[in-house]
Amino acid sequence: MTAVHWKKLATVPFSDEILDKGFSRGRKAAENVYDPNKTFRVRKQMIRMIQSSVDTICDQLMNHVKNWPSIESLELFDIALVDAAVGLDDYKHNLSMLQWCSKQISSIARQNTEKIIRTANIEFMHATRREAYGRISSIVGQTSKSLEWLNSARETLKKLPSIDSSHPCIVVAGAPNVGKSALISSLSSGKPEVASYPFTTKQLHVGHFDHRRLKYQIVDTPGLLDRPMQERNQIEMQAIAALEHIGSIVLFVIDYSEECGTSLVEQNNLLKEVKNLLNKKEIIVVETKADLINIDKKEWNSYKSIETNIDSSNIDSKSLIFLRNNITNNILISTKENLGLKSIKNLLINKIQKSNSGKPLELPEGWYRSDKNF
Ligand SMILES: Nc1nc2c(ncn2[C@@H]2O[C@H](COP(=O)(O)OP(=O)(O)O)[C@@H](O)[C@H]2O)c(=O)[nH]1
Ligand SMILES: [Mg+2]
Repeated sequence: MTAVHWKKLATVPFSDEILDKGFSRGRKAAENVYDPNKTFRVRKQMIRMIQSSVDTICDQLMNHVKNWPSIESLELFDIALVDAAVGLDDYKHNLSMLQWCSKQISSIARQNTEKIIRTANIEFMHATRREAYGRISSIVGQTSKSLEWLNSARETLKKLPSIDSSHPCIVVAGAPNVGKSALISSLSSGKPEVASYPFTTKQLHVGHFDHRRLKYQIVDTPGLLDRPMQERNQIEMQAIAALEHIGSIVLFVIDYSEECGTSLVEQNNLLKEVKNLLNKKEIIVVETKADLINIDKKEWNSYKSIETNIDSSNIDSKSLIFLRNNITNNILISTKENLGLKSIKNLLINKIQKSNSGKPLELPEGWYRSDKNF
């Protein structure tokens, strides 16, 4: 399954715009009718007016129904986001209203066209066409609330992160301000996409890097995996549970300097909770902002030179070398000083490759030219 491109959803027109377009097509279709016999001509004109306007209206409505993904086709993570953002029931109801409308007006078109075919009375033909237009307007009018709902839902959905579940996804967790976004930016090959979750006003980042034709996505979790779990409501728990389905691995970020404002004790409690919640996922713990803690200069410099010489084109155990915190033994990194980033990326690739082995997307080590822009 690929990512849902919420940003690609087209603007939803108002009901009167849909009607105007439909009726104007109907008018044009009638203008193109030529028949010397007045009865035949009017009959054809009235039928064309009804049919082309209904076809145009149905096309407009059904295009939206087709372009909006059906809930059944979505990943659990996306379902949880849609539910929290706009409500699943409303999502389904309002899209089905468009389908209902389309069916109703097609049936009006059929009924009134038959009446026109059966009569030779020109006045009655006109009246039947007018009656059809009146009923069509009323039915389309009944969808106006749904169209408005869809338009505002589109604005909300456009901001949701889109994750492609056919590629690996690294879920980044940790307390606020520990440096998650900075790390996502540093690991990403381009500028991370800015998105938002329905659970928080904080923006989140979705970045990615490529290795051997696989896109490794990195997604932030503000509002989800950044504060004590007892503060969670049901919908947030649902989204967290769904993270298990998209996440290949969890990168838990700790700010050992405590500059983030959350104590180490609290950060470690959060880590325990995340481990409990996502117990099927492998969790890699990294301590960032290494530049802010006391590290022996010699040790730092010698690690830096080792890291610079790592060959990322062939990731094996030799390329997985880290500077570690002497006290906690956790991996140290610094986005500010570009320390440990290459190694952590290699570690992520290595772990994901291992967990993916046997899956068709995985490609054997060394089958392909080395990645120059790693
Ligand atoms: N000194 C230092 N500051 C950092 C580092 N990484 C992030 N920061 C700073 O920490 C603050 C919070 O970072 P941010 O990435 O927004 O944290 P998030 O809330 O976890 O996404 C920002 O002011 C960053 O500049 C680092 O490696 N070293
Ligand atoms: Mg952030």
